[in-house]
Amino acid sequence: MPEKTPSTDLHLDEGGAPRQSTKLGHKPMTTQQGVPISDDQNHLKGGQRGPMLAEDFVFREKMFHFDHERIPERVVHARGYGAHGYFETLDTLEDVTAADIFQRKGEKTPVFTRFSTVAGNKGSPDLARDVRGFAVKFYTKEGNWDLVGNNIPVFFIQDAMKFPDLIHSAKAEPDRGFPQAQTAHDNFWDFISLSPEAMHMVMWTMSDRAIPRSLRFMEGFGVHTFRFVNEDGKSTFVKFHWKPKLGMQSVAWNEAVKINGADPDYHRRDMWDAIQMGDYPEWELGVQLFDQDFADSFDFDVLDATKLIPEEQIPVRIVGRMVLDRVVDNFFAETEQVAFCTQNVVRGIDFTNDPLLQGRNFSYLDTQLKRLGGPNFTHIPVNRPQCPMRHFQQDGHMAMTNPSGRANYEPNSWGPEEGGPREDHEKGYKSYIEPMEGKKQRVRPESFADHYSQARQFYISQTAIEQKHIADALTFELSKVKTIAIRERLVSHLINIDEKLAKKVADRLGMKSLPEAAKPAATPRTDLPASDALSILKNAPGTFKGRKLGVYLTDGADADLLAALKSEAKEAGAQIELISPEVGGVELSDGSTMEADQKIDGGPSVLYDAVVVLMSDEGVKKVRNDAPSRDFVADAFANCKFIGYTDAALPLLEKAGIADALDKGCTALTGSDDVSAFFKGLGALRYWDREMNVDLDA
Ligand code: HDE
Repeated sequence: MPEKTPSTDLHLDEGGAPRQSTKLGHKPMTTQQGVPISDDQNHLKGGQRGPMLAEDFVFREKMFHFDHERIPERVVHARGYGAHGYFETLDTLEDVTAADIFQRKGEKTPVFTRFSTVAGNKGSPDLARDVRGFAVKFYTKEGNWDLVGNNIPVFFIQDAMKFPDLIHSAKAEPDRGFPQAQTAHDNFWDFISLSPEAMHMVMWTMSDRAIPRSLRFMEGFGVHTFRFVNEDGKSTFVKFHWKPKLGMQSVAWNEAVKINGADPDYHRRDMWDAIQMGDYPEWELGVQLFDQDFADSFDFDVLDATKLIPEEQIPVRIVGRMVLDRVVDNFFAETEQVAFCTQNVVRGIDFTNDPLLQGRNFSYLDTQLKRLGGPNFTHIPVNRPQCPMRHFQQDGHMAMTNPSGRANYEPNSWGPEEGGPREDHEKGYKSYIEPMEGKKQRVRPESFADHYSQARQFYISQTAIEQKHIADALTFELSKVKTIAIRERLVSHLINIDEKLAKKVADRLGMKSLPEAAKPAATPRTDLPASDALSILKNAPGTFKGRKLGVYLTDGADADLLAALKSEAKEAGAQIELISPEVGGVELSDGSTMEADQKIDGGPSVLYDAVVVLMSDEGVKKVRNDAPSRDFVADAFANCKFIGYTDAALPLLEKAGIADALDKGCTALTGSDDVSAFFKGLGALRYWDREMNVDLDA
């Protein structure tokens, strides 16, 4: 809805500069030193048109501060969006972990969560084909626990040593400075095609998981195997899962490309809107728990981050839920300055020797030092634990909370007041006592050698439509690769995953024949069963809750139908956005006026989960030749969306070339019964049966 502008006491001074004052009750503006400012429009000059005087501390301070507003963006995951909320413990785990957060059912722990893309810079668009970061800081009573995960349960590489190379290859190529936020270029696929360990992850990033519809509709994973350690020092392995309450949903690639132009902030706007409307995003936290015996008998090494444990083998046990219910007060102070570190664990949670996790434990602390400018970033409110902190660490840049008192060392012989804190032998963090022996060596364990079996398992677990999208994505990406040898090398790996997939991609790249299969380090297995949990569509939520309907209105649109749509949407827990030829709105059939949320150019159908074209005979005449209006319906159709329309809108559907192709995903709306039938179907989210008819490559 349009925001109203309050009145102002603005007046122009003799030189025409806009001046406001404290007359209406605003507080006085001051310098950083607290000195009230009398003029924020003009710098101090020698004479009316004279030079600036160096003594102008008001100007100099303002400009000095502005000049230093930027801090280094994150080297990966630069683009992100954070929100506050809470974690509620639903099931206690005191038998397996001493972690305080899992001891009391119903207890709430504050959290701060930041979602991100990986490859693009801070200003890159939200719908890049990319992994999404899913980082949660739990402010527990026994210290901060950071679960710094992704929306994909495996990773590209097995050893942290390769991370800089992976990221260099994915980011803009260094000589030309592009492409931005895309893996569709030679360097990325060159590196990937030379790194067979990446094949499982590549199946995920080429799937629709890499283009989520909303941050609210995606899963999250801790990726690595971690350890829970109980009060007796017994360890249980654990993998963490976040399950979105509203189910999973992704967009189509064709849409992603257009959304990036229409609304590059699509994901962050969606998160902001949902929280502001009280429709709080929610996830359940689940754990897969297993012991050493399972680890020893499992098909793959549980320390290898390119592998997952299918949920069919170890079910996910739900132990809590996270609700995000508060947007930040200030984006920079919180979302930008939040510092996640994988090494932030609490008593009862420990690392394993996953070589990726071990490397991360170094990198995160190191990167914060550079990004936040010193060792005191834990003093920034968003990073500060919400439990007592007592130590002898002191000084450094921007020290805010230096310890007080005489003693800044220990052991000391001062009493409890002056002597400061002491070790806590009972409640202090203790690492799991893991036996260790072996030769010092740089080596990749043989148990990490299978690179294709789980890639294949992921692929065969998908529905036909999802498999098609993977082939489409691979074809798209490799078509942007100019070097033929790189394309061929990648296809040579696909053969080891699924020959039909390899053939399809090769055909669509115009390859005359299939290259030879890449030589595997370990023979790929073909006996791993499909895992339904890996598919988005097999787990469709069956609800339109939290989704958005776009209704394109013209003058004369049926007021009763609009009212019926609004009431059904409310009942379904969905949002409606009204689009019209002019943002001022339309006059409905009953003579009332209705303001629009979007002008048609700014509200293309790619932004909505389903659309309705609610037009009158007169109204449609004005828009049927208009390109954005035609695209509105043509795109909705091409992207398999459910479409509701009034008969009067048919001339527009005709002009868009879809009037003759209307199918079961398209509903004529004549009265409120049709509207409820239309809404009943929306839970399927897309009419996928259409895809084979609208895609020439299918
Ligand atoms: Fe990260 N990663 N990463 N990463 N990562 C960073 O830390 C790193 C990896 C993840 O919203 C950096 O504060 C290495 C896996 C998220 O602030 C940096 C390796 C997973 C975020 C870093 C990995 C992640 C980061 C950059 C290979 C999923 C954003 C800025 C060993 C489990 C956190 C920063 C936020 C950020 C290093 C691989 C998740 C450079 C060396 C695997 C969600 O420290």
